[in-house]
Amino acid sequence: MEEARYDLVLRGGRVATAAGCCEADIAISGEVIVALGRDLPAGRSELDVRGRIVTPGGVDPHCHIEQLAASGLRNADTFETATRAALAGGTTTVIPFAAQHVGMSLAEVVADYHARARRGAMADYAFHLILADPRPEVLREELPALAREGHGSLKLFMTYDRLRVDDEQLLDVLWTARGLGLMVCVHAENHGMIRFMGRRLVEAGYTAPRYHVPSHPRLGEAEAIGRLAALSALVDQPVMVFHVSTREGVAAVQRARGEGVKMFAETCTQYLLLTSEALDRPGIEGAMWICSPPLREPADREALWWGLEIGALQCVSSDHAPYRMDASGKLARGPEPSFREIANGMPGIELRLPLLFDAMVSRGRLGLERFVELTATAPARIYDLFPKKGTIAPGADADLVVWDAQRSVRIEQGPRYDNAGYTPYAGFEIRGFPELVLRRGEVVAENGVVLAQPGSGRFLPRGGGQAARPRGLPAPEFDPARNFGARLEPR
Ligand code: DUC
Ligand code: ZN
Ligand code: ZN
Repeated sequence: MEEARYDLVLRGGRVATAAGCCEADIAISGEVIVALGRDLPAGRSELDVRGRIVTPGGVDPHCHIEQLAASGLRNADTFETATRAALAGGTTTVIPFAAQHVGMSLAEVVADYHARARRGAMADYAFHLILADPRPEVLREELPALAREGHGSLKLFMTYDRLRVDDEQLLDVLWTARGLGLMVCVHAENHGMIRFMGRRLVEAGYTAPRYHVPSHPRLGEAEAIGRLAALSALVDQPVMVFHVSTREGVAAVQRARGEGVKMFAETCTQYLLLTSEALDRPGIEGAMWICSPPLREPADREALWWGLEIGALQCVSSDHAPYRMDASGKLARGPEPSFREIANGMPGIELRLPLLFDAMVSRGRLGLERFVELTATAPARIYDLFPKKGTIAPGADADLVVWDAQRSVRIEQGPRYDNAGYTPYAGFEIRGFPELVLRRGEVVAENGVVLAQPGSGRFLPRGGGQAARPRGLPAPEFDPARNFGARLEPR
């Protein structure tokens, strides 16, 4: 009898990568893919996946897990519940946040999130470090040390009273990130416009959830993206615009990219599939769809799809930010809060991949290769997880999703793995669902039943990915002549 050469062989699936699809066997030894091809030698175990599509495990590059908000509320999910949900839906790698608030030590914040993830995570993970207080010692001492420990990206906010940085602080962070080779992700909305609109809407009695939408003016997104582009260009530092929601936002990104600004951008499942109509429910129910930026209009949804089509936007994240519809979450400020008092965010980590598989593959929008690129390969490349994550190739971690492309599922308002207590997608009928999910060669979910153990997820140290300086160049000094084109004269 033929001696088994591999630990596991997935036999005869339609293997999908961002570069193309082919019928092939996938051989795994230990945690890693070691061969791809036809009629590969036997494995100690074999899975017959003929007639199935096999994609890389999803990489969710923007999700909030067990995160403490400036309001004092913590997300409804722990690392255990959120990553169990992620695995059930085919996402094997997540990048949540380690969120600093004003006055906190960034190093202590990161240590706290590390401890939480070590305890609960079932998917592999990295962190974006939220800088709400980029004071000199944070930038000079804490951030370089954390970069050396493998933290390759940051998030900054241009809005929210207790999180936002002003333009000068933003430049200080961009400049520091440039020296360290880090990616800087940004929540780009105009703070003044949001405060102005929010205050006046409430004063005039417009307090229902649906008024959250005009309180974040669409112009405010384009303005902030344009300003961010100028700041990024001044110091030549790559940026990632998080959660683009409007047609004007897509245009602002596309304009900046056309002008040579090193700008990346993502959108999220909800902006591609839902619109502001969802908030038009009676009473407080619309709070379930309050997220920031808000859901927009059908024309925005189309513009976002077009932005993906032409490459203006490179990834689709979940922006999973779960709060329950009770006093622990959305209704923490009372049973009938104004829209300004309702926590921003909705769950999405579990259904991101199935919803997008349905839209892109089953319904044919953009197709299978782009589905893989937008949900796994591009996020892995941008955030320095590639080729370990985000693709199917010899040497890559054996993170795989075997899809039953024919399975029809009606999404119900029933229990899910995440702890939000509701889904914004109830009533959606989708075709295609993960049948098997493998993380580093181990079957961690089978037909929606999650088998992984809490704490089995691993931290993924990384550099700045597509933001990193070419290796070997020294960190830039502040040199007004070289960096900023100033003519230097004797004083
Ligand atoms: N920004 C996010 O990225 N997620 C949830 C809410 C927010 O403002
Ligand atoms: Zn944000
Ligand atoms: Zn977010």
